[in-house]
Amino acid sequence: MFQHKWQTSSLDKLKKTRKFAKLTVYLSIFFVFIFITACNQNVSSTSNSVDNIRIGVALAQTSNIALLGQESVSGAKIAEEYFQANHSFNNLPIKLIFQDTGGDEAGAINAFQTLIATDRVVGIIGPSSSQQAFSADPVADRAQVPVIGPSNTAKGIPEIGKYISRVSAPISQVAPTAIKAALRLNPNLQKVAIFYAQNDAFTKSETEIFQQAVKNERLNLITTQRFQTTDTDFQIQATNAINLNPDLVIISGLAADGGNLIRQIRELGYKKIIVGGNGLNTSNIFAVCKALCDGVLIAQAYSPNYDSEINRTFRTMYRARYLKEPPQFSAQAFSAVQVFMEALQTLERSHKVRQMPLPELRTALNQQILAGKYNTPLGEISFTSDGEVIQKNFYVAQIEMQDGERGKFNFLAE
Ligand code: 1QQ
Repeated sequence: MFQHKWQTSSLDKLKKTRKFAKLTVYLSIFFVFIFITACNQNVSSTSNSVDNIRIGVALAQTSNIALLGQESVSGAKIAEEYFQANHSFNNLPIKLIFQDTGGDEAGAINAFQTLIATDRVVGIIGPSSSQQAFSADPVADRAQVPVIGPSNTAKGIPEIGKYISRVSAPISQVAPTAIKAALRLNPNLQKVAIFYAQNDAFTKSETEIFQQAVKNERLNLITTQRFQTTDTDFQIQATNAINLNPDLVIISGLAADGGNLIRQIRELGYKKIIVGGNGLNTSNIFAVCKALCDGVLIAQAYSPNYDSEINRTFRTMYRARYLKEPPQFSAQAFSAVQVFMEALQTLERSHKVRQMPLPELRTALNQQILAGKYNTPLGEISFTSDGEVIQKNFYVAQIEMQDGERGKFNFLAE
């Protein structure tokens, strides 16, 4: 009995021990599995490679800058559609991630930070304005993320850092062509009135270029009138200038203020030539100055008539979607996407891009961007080692209003 009891209890013990051993084995397998999985995750998070290649697009979709920023968004969307349909790009799936920057520096910095840290993009197209770029670009540069400026034309943008380049030609190369066009329309013009917004990095940069070009052409700068991009009433500045009887008015502002200034100068009776800067370079000003936009000259870094296969395709796609000619801001944003796409493709030929650790990929991509030549709707472009765009063709267009609402940009013969 006793023995039997012992036997049963030792048998129980044995069973229990076996159970325990089994459980230990199961648990060990389980923990080893967890450990391996965790290690794997660790490996991929330390190597930081990305399965999905994402390019950030940080542009002004809202605020006063959106009058220009939306045109860039349209161009980037056409590019996305074009490259997704193009079979030679199928081997490397690439997605664009859009972030609205709004119109100020804080919005641009926020959008950049989200794209860099959360979306883990390989590079960024943006922001819309130079004013924003001087704040947001250093954030990307410090994070070693390549940025291509699609519409930043002020002096000093590529010099922000090694990771900053632009496809938007500097205003120093674009603006003077509009003054030459004004001189062709009126070779006798002498007296020039300059207007500029003093609260924006781009408008301040552009007016310096215009003022230098006026000097170079030996014209007479009779007055310089200042305003803010937020102003809507220009009676004082317009009257001051008109009283001096200028032959040419040159405006460096943004779209809403610039459009209002044109309207008020015309309403006060000024009948001679007006040159608008890049901030007025959108058909969105038609809603502001209406029929009074007629005749304004604006220099262009893009022409819809530029004869190349990529531009014909871009123009056809744009016209099918928006029922008008593609504007410069759209062509520049398309070109920025194209530069990223082609640079990534070239890189893929020598590396397996998706297996590269993200920091390494961003750096290699930046080097590849600067090394390449691109046949874009803007023409053939490349970059200096600093990231400044090298572009050949510039144009001047003159606004022709059909009625109070509808108008177009006519490209002038050189
Ligand atoms: C700049 C520009 C503006 C017109 C873009 C919105 O050229 O800020 O550089």
